Amino acid sequence: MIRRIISLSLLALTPLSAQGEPAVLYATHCAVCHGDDRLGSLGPALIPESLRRLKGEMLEAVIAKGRISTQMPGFDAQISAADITELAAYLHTPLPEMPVWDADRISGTLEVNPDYVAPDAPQHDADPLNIFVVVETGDHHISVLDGDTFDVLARLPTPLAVHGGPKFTPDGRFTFVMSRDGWVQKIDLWSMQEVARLRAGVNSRNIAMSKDGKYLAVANYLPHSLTILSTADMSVERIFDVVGKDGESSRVSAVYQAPQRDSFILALKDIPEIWEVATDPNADPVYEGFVHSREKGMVEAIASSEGLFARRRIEVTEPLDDFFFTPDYRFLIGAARESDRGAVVNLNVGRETHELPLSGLPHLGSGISWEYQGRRVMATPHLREAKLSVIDIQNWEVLTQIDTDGPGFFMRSHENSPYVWADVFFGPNRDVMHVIDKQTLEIVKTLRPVPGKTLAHVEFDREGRHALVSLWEDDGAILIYDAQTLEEVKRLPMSKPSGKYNVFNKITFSDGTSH
Ligand code: DHE
Repeated sequence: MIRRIISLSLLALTPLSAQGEPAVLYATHCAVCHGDDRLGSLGPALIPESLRRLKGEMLEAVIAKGRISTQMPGFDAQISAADITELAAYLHTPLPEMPVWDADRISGTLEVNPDYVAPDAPQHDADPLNIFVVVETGDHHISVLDGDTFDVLARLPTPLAVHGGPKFTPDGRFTFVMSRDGWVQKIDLWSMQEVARLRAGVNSRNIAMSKDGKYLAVANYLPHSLTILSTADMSVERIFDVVGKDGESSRVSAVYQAPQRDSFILALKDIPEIWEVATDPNADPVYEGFVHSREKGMVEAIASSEGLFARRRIEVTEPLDDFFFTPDYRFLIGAARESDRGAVVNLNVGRETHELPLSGLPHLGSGISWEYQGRRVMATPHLREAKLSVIDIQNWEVLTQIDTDGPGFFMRSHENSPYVWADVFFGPNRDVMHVIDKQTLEIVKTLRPVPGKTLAHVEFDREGRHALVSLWEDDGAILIYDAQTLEEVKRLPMSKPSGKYNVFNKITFSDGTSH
């Protein structure tokens, strides 16, 4: 309400003749919440990188009518329809130059919670490792659930538009969540309090925790960088400007922890390289080039870096993103968006070794793996085709494809469950969830608990006894199923619960869950 009053008063001060210019419209109505530079303030950044998902008339509708569950009011009483169209087009134009987002600027955004007091022990009776963090994107909160009783232990506000999974310190005590506007929030699950937040990027993709829990990496689209923070005090440890061997800079699609390798692996959107950044202080030197040494009359290998944050480039034939890793983290499968193929990269030798025919936009990041008839397989949904691909990860052959009721987004299982759960996220059947037998690869049950409402994303408790499913609506819910009988046992109202994450499954890198 306060913001609405401010923008109305600014409008009153603005000469009517000037109101038609989109930049002036922006300054008049939007800057107070979204920043003079469009990089966000109380409201999100209004730049093409952040508005990718509000295409065409969708953005105009938000300007005209506002956004439910947010403080964004509708402006159709103040701005004409033609001016709204111009304003929306203006917001979709790139910024004239890449914003500087260096260590000083990032550190300057730090907000420490003055009420936070670090406790000596958990301040609740739940099993601290069988806790779920539920991200509710409907009204920008997380709920913390006891994984045995399913009581809601706490509900905390988050930055706007949280994306990707929260990441946990190895002891499960602290969790970090990230918003698409680059805000990273640290939460103490012992006291259920926010500790601090800071803006590590302008437009960010996801975060990854180092093996020892000391560092958190933030993958950024804007600027083209990887920010590495200390998890202790959120200070900036290192910023990598992401520039390829040929001098071209790149967005970072995602960053992943590779625990067995003690490193971060980076998927790069715009250049044919994968980066590996060591999180081991004693990492071996990384050789990235050779020079002819006149004095010694020989070719010498040049170590570009060694130790903590040593950076290695792996060259690939075309940019790859959305990685699935084999459980030993020796191989990854990446999706080549231009050519409908999956590329298998051996991370030890640093090159592509196999190709997979994967059409229909495989969502490899949601892939999971299990033992099937004596061999290890992985399965992935496809965002544009109604199928799941099952791939043998010994010989890299597509074993089979399971037809589904529509394209899916997420899959889950658990070591103690005989089933894989796979949602249908797009199309008329987005209200169903398939349950698939891991040994026959047959769909054994299709759940449709609330016809017409989107059902998505599953996570098991630490023992694999219950599966939690999201009713992905603003007035949604978490549906808790007995993982053996497949019967619903409890329902908790939630505001668009986009994902839920079990501390134990995450910190142990359970095969059935995302990492
Ligand atoms: Fe996500 C995870 C990329 C759109 C909800 N998504 C991820 C991850 C990546 C990714 C790289 C892994 C991050 C991690 O957890 O560390 N997502 C992308 C895209 O490229 C894509 C297709 C386009 C985009 O706009 O970025 C995309 N994602 C979406 C959505 O539209 C979803 C459904 C709604 C939303 O909130 O934006 C969505 N993505 C999620 C969720 C996860 C996720 C809930 C965490 C899954 C998990 O279980 O770990």
